[in-house]
Amino acid sequence: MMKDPLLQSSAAVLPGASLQKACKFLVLFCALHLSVTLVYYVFGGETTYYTERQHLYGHRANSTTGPLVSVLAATEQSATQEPTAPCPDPSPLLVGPLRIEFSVSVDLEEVRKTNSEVKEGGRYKPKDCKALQKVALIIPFRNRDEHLKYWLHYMHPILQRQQLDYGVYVINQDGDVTFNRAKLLNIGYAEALKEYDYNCFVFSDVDLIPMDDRNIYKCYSQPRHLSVSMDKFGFGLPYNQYFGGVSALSKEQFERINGFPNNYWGWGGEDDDIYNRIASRGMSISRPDAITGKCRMIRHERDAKNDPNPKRFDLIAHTRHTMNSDGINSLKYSVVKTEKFPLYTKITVDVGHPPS
Ligand SMILES: [Mn+2]
Repeated sequence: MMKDPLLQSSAAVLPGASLQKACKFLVLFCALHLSVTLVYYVFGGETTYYTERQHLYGHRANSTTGPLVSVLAATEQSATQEPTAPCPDPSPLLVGPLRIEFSVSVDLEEVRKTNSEVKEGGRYKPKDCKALQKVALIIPFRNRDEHLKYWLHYMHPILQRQQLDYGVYVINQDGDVTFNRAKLLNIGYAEALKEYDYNCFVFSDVDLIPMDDRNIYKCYSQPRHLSVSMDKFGFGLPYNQYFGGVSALSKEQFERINGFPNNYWGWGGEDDDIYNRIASRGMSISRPDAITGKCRMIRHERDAKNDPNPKRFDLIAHTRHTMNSDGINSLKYSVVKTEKFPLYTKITVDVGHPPS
């Protein structure tokens, strides 16, 4: 029998029996070490992966990832319970600058499919964390279905990445009397509150899309102006007090200014009136920076029955005197029809008519 030269030489140092013992011990030790490492690798690695995934993508581990992971998921929250952990601020899902264009037409059925988490009426809330705010998006509307498609196509993914608990309300002015944007916004506020305990209201024109998802559609400690850097105005403000386009007010801020004016019929002035209301209550305007606040407006002709309001300058001059009696406390309208579509709630309303 051939003998290993190495074994032979060590045998010269160690007697045969003790060598065998030492080898056995070494093998056992190695096996133990290997199995402990393996256990840590498999289970330790899996749980780390799970929490990372939960944070980054807001997904829950499913039952196929192993028994230990399932137990961890089950103890964290049951499927029927609302998540209690607040969503991280800022949302880790944000991607920053976005390409926004209006050349290709939008198929709403496609938008519905790609936003399968959005519930009927355009409602959504994050599954794995408690949204920081409950936001009603209010869109004053009439005959702008093409623009609304773009809005839904771009906004639903953005709002979900912003991890908001939100609902989309399109307030459609019935008939063909002169358009009343601010009154429609008041109606949106009142109608949304009937449906859910919203604490923030984002008022958005139907033709404005943010070009950066870090421009969060939520409320701040001061009333927020979001459309600060519009392509239409060369990516700047047309004037410092400009509050048109997209704005956000918390329920408290909205109540503090008695909502918006109801008596601005036709184009213009109502946004300046809102600015005056905010300033007269000692609040200031919060804004994102000019980069984050970039947004695109869909180019369009002026709508019929929305001519510039000739009374607007006179009205703006008296906001401080009129705002206490004209606003959410004097709002009168009637709902003609409420429709729940997969991506939005459409409320058609009779706003009355301008004084003759
Ligand atoms: Mn426009």
